[in-house]
Amino acid sequence: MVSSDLRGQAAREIHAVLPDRADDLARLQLIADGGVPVVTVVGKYNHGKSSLLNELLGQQAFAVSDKRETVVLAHSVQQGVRWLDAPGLDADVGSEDDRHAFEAVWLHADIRLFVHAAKEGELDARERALLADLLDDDERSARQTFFVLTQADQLADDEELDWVHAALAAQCKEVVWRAVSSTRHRKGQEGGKSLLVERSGIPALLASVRNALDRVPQARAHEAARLSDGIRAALSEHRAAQAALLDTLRASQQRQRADFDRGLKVVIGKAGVDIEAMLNALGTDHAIVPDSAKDRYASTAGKRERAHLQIAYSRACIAIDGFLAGHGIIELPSEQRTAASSINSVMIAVLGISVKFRKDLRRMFCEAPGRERMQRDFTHYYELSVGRKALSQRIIDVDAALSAADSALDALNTLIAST
Ligand SMILES: Nc1nc2c(ncn2[C@@H]2O[C@H](COP(=O)(O)OP(=O)(O)O)[C@@H](O)[C@H]2O)c(=O)[nH]1
Ligand SMILES: [Mg+2]
Repeated sequence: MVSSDLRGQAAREIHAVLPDRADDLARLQLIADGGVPVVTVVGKYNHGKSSLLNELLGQQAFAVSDKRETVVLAHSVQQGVRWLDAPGLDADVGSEDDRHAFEAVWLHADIRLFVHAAKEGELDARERALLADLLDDDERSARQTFFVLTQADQLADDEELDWVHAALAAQCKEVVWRAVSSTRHRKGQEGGKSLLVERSGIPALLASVRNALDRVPQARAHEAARLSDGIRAALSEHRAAQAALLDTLRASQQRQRADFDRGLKVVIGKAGVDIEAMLNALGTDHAIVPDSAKDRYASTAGKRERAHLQIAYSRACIAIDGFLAGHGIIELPSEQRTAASSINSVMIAVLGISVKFRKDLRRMFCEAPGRERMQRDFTHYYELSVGRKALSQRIIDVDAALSAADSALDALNTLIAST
């Protein structure tokens, strides 16, 4: 047995993944919680909604007034049915009243009484839109709406009532309107006049509502199945999209890395070949001969060679640096930076500023361990570059979204376990 708390938690998990389905989810949760059947009225102010409910209930449960009376969702539980008196519809759209009416009709109600005062004749635009939405929803959800023409006693005679029926039928021919008069019903009951009670239309309407109430369990089962199928389909679709995205991102992460590895190897290899050729062309090693004090301002063979080596080294560095920049490796990761911004380059961090001796150049560029170290160290900084880190974070996020979709699918089973 799944508790209401667990269902609430399950609903929140699904909602986190599918915020657009909040309304369907709330309704599904309500059905799963399995409260008593709910009947609500819906319609404009002063069209006799509260009076109608009172007559159906056989007691003055709701306030009746010529002014805007019902501003919150009033309810009365009678014989295992919850009756909701919703505020009128002609409040400003988006107002608090409106939200209550909306919740009553779309979230809480199993059965809805669409109320329209007979003397008004045709429906206005807002009523027509609501009527259309209700008919659609009845069809989809198996909830039931009764269309009630109230205050029928305010029409002069049956002929006028026929005119109203005709006008309404011209607006929407699918709808069967049930004319009622709460006032007649009240008078008939108080005066013990059964004919008046009968003619009020209230007993017939009540019988239909009772009939529909008996069918609420089946209707809810149908609605729950439809809602959960819809939510499951949306979750599966979302999950599939995340899985596909994850595959794409991982593939591009691997491809980028493979391109980088290959390209860097080529650049380092070429630098090695150039340096090797240059070193091989040199004769006697002058670089290792230290300069004496008297050579301070003289151009010695040693100095010239060291300058030569440094230039070759710089050329290799520039080639590598160009490659790194092309792959988004611009500077050191922030935690590694120093105050001297000029040396915050990955190039300098890996290779150092200068090389003076042949053996150092050879070790770095012409021997396998040196080249492998360079490859490894530059790759390390590559993975720390802004673009690469953003990509791996993206992958982590999408992976999390995928897990959330999986949990939401499990949560859906928890939510509907009792429906
Ligand atoms: N003549 C007549 N007046 C009614 C009837 N039902 C309600 N009224 C009156 O219409 C006004 C509004 O009724 P109410 O039930 O409060 O309407 P609501 O705003 O839609 O809830 C009140 O003055 C009621 O007395 C009816 O069947 N016949
Ligand atoms: Mg009212």
